[in-house]
This record gives sequence, structure tokens and C-alpha cells, in this order.
Amino acid sequence: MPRDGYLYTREVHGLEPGARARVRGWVYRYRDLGSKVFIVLRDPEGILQLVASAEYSPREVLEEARRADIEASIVAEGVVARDPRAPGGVELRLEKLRVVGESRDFPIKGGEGIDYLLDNRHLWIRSRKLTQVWRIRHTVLRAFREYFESRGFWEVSPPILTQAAVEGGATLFKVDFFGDVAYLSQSAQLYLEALIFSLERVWALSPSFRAERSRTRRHLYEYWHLEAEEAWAHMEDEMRTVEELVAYATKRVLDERLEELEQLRQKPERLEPAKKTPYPRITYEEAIERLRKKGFDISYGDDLGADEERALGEDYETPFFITHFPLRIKAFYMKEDPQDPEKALAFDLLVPGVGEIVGGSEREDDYEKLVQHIKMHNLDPRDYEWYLDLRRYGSVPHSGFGLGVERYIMWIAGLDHIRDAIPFPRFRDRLYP
Ligand code: NSS
Repeated sequence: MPRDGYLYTREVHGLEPGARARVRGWVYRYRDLGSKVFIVLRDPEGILQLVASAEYSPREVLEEARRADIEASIVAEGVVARDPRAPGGVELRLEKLRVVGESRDFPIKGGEGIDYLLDNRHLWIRSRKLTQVWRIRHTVLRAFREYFESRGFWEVSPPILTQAAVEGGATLFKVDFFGDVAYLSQSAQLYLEALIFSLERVWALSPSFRAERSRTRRHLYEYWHLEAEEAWAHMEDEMRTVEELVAYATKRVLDERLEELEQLRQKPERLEPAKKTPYPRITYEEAIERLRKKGFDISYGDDLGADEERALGEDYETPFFITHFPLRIKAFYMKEDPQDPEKALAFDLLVPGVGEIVGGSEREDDYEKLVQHIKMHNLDPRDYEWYLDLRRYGSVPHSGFGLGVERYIMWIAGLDHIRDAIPFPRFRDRLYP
């Protein structure tokens, strides 16, 4: 038998009445009725009711059961029985029970406020809701890796300590680097660009850091960034990579994590349409027109904020692209559209309810234009010397993108707030736990 003879709660639910089983885990619920003690055991796979009763359990098992407080760790052995009142209709009638780690007065009892729960995040992450999210997150990360592997991308490892901004100076975290200033990476993009000259198609999953000015339900200060870069790829090619990746991961979650979605009260029908590509595409210009028709006071050249993105999302039930943003509201590295030099060959992928989950573009591969754009963004070309070398030595058309892993998980799992897509979110006023 696997796991030293211990079964997961899920496996016990599949056994016939009368079968014997050993289980282990943590006390999720507890009720003492005197001659009977009910314990709901929680393990990574689910929950199972255990019953110690004067009727069929040895006396010391009943006594031990009284020590099994909420969140104590226990090992138990007994006989499977059906009982319609038990969760899942199955219970284990105990013959053996041992409290391995006591738990006196577990600090989370239900009904606490968000600040208290965040202070106790290390304990709160045991909750059933968050456990479902970690399980979905695992499948998502594996699906991303599978997708890139199947498409012949090389996985690479970029640095986190960097010396220049990728996405604008306003959100840079400074680090003291032996007396010099260094920054925590906002994006691995520039390093991935350097790596395509030998590997052509690369991807990386790494932490990105943004000192965001405002607190919102979709911004983290530290998040996981899935980024890819492809030599010889133009904007349209890259958009196909993005939609295939998102469709693949979504399909994987629907194939493997239906129970978790159900636990999170998410209807799979909401996600089904995203399995099919291509996703709809509109230009930035069309998006502005549409928003004006919806009553927004917005004009060409304005950034799309959370409200605007939400309003656009109302028209779709799948992820959708917005393309061809004005060059000056986008990052310095984006390629200028040869049809219209005011525009960038840039795209965002948005999902209904959450907004932007991917930002990508074709990259400016012309040395002179790149220098000009760096200056236009009030950056100093001297800070980008090594990056400019990539345009001096064998420059090649190329494109890439970055996907915010927690934004994607927020959408897939139907979370109200991005903090619940990551076990230990970092906050401005709280680096604890
Ligand atoms: O700033 S991005 O839009 N684009 C880049 O960083 C590119 N340099 C990526 C690339 O082409 N290699 O960020 C990409 C995505 C964005 O769409 C969000 O999904 C996510 O990263 N993102 C965030 N997630 C959580 N919290 C914060 N603060 C955040 N900022 C961006």
C-alpha cells in the first residue's frame, strides 16, 4: 500500500462498508456528544468523518479523541461505514487514534476580519478554500511548462537583481548593492531578448516586483511572471502563442480540477469558451470608441484603467486582445507600426472580470529607432548599452509577452482579490508572515 499504509480521505470514500482503513491529517471539525466524538479529518485530498463511540471504540480512543482539538494532527484507524449524515456519506468508526501534534486554541475560529487573517496567513493558508487555489495553481504552472515544452521553447533563468527599468521608473524597488543602486526585476524581458540570439525561443517563470502606488484588488508588489520571447516572430505570431497557451492551461484546469472549481463555487461553463481559439481582437482605437459609446469620458491617448477594462470585458465571454496602442503610452522597447508610426505593435490580453492578464509586443529591432524611443520615454540610452548591443550584432525581428500568473489564477478560480492567488502576498505595511 502507498504512503506507509495510510490512505487519503478521498480513497476511503471509495471503499466498501466494513473495509479497514488508516488515515492521517488534521482536525477540521470537532463535536463531543459525550458517548460519541465526531472528528472531521482534513488532508490534501478532502475531508472524512471519524467517529469514536463508546459502542465500538476502546475507551482510550474516546479519551484520545477528546484531545483532538481543531487543527491537531492525528493518525487513526477504523472500519468504514455508510452514514448519510457524514460529509460524502461515509465515516470511519475508530479503533485506534493518536494525537501526533496538539493544537490548543487555534487562532482562526471563523468570522475574523481580513487584517487578522493576513497576520495569520501562515495558518489561514490551511483553509479549504485556499487549498483548492493551491491545487489549481499547481495544475496551471504545470500546464504552462507543458505547453512551452511541446512547442520547443527553452526554459531559462533570468536574474532578479538588475540595473535598469523595463516598465518605467515609477514602480522600481531599489536595493542597496554594495553601495550602488540596484533594482528588483520588473520583468525578465530584456534578458530573455538576449537569450533568443542563441536559443531562438525561450521562456521563464520568475518573480517580478512592482512598487505600485495604489492598492487594488489586482495588483501585488511581488508576483510571478511567466514570460516568453521568440526570434523571427511578429506580433500576430506572438498573439497566437499567447492564446494557445491560455487555452491549453484553461483546458488542463477543466480536465483536472473540476472538484476544486466546484468547491470554489465556480461553474465550469464560465471557462469552457476559453478553450477555443482564436480569441477576439479589437484595436485600441476601437476600444476607445466603444468606451465612449458606453458613456466613458475617455479620449485617444488615455490609458485604459480597471473600470474601462471591466466595461470592455462585459462584451466578451472569452479572453480578448486589444492591439495597436499609441506608442507614447507604452514601453520604450515596443516596435513602431510601419503602417502608422504613432502606434506600437503591442497587444494586451484581457479576461472578463479581471482585465489585463498579458502584455506583449513586437520589439523595436532597429538601433536608431530604439535609441529615439528610449529618449522619448525620458530614459538614458547609456543605461541600456548592453541592450542596444542586441541591435548592433545580428538584430532580428522578435516578439514576446509577459503573463501575470496570479491574474490568470484570479480569473480561473473566480477570486475577488489577487492576494488569494498566492500563498504569501507581500503588502506595503506588512512583510509578515
Ligand atoms: O508590465 S506588463 O504589462 N509587461 C511587461 O512587464 C513585459 N516586459 C512583459 C514581457 O513582454 N516580457 O506586465 C505583464 C503582466 C501584466 O499583464 C499583468 O498580468 C502582470 O504582468 N502584472 C502584475 N500582476 C500582479 N501585480 C502587479 N503589480 C502586476 N503588474 C503587472
